[in-house]
Amino acid sequence: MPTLADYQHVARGKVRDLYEVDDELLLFVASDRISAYDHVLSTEIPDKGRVLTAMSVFWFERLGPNHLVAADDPRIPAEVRGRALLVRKLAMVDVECVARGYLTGSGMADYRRTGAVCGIELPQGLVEADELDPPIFTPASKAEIGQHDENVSFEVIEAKHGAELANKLRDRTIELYSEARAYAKTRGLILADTKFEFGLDKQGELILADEVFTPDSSRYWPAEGYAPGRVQPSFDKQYVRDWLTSDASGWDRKSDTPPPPLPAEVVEATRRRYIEAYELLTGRAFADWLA
Ligand code: Q0Q
Repeated sequence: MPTLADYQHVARGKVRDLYEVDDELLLFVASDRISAYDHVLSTEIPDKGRVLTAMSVFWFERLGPNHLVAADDPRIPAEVRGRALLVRKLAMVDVECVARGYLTGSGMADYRRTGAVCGIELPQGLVEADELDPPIFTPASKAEIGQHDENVSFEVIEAKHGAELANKLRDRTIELYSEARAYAKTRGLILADTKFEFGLDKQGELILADEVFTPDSSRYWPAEGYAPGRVQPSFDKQYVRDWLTSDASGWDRKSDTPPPPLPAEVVEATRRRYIEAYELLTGRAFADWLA
């Protein structure tokens, strides 16, 4: 059985890592790290990597052509089993493919400033968390670690990648998001938005890559209590956000100081929230994941 040390570490994200297994295969590893307010926290959330990996697998089993090869395989080191996926190596398309079904975050900020998001004019008078039906494709160019992705217009993607691929990216992004939003609603969850990464295989086919519909790549809100006009609570990160911005943490979000460690009760409540999201969404018991 190999160990991680046998594989070359080829990419490191804020909360995930990528290793090369051989010429054709990569190992996509989800950590238990959590980020909040643009900081990677010093406290990990036990099982977060396993829950988010199980969520990606649930969706990969349902969605169109994707990069997943295996979730349980002898080439996956025991130390990361359950939070690592064997995926096929692709020629990645350098676009953050974002679908928005609700107006929030940087989309809301762009709308307030310009009345549009990524050059898409929206009706006047929209408020925070208003639903966007149909959902909109709001691509972003990847930023360096620590910077925010920059929202760009469809025309910028067309100029960079050509009209055919740009249209495929938009159509596939909206199609996948629409299907998942409808399904999530039946499970009592609002999938407000999501970010995809795609790659091209040797035949030039567009393949869904990275993680899919996880709470790190998407915003999930509880459907119960949803009301436009205010910032909705995050299904998974609200306990962390509330503690960090409470007097109890002693942290000033506007300062350059890193957030303090999380108290055990916030860690456990957040761990349970990730598991609850997985079980709500999939109808599966997390205890059964790669048991
Ligand atoms: C690939 N990434 C993301 C990343 C840091 C992941 C390269 N199937 C693939 C994938 C995937 N997924 C990638 N490259 C070739 N084939 C994904 C942005 C960055 C850590 C983990 N980078």
